[in-house]
Amino acid sequence: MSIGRFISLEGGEGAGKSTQLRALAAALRTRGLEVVETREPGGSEGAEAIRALLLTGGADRWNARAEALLFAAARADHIEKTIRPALDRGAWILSDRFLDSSRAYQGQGELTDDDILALHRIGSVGFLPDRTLLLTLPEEEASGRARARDGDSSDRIGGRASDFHQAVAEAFSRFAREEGDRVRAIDASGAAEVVTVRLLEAIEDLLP
Ligand code: T5A
Repeated sequence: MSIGRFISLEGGEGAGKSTQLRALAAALRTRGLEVVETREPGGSEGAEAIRALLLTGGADRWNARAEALLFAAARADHIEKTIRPALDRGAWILSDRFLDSSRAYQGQGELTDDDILALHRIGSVGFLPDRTLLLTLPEEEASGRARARDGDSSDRIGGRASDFHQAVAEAFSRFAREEGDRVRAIDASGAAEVVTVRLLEAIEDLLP
């Protein structure tokens, strides 16, 4: 049986995470690996129910603490019901967002990065991906891609002001600088196929 691996894809809105997750999954399957495609918030029945609570409704539906707890609860269920069982049978799990999104989005206002990591220790015993691929793209290009797809509609969190999203991007970059063994920044500009090659290079050392 091959060794299971857990890879998360991170980045701002419209960077191309979902597109790349599908392409990476296809590339790994051609190598004979079982691949599970999943996402956060969501990825299990309970976590998908929490996703609906988190991403719909008014901007003030949840305060910062309640929001962070809901993300942590969804993640705990996602790991227990989807990620762990797949890892145990030797599958590769690709997740569209994971803990670093909570650190970048929820951990820089009322709550700190340490607060988010503490919630993750309580909810998920500190479980981390084998590798995190951070898609980087200038804000204007990313929001242009998202706008071309969605028009002006966005969810409860995606619709926040551009200085919030700028701070999110800076937090992600800091994780890549400070936790480079796990978090690899990948240039997400250019054709999708070219970006997929960059992602494959960034996990080459984990492949069987
Ligand atoms: N959140 C999430 C938190 O606050 N805390 C957390 O802990 C977690 C887990 C989730 C929201 O929740 C927040 C963050 C988010 O605000 P979501 O619906 O899952 O929201 O959406 P996002 O993760 O934000 O992702 P998006 O769907 O907006 O963007 P993607 O997945 O990065 O981009 P993708 O692949 O859909 O591409 C966008 C468009 O660009 C095109 C695609 O075809 C698509 O139309 N595209 C390209 N165009 C040109 N060249 C390329 N190389 C392209 N790649 C893709």
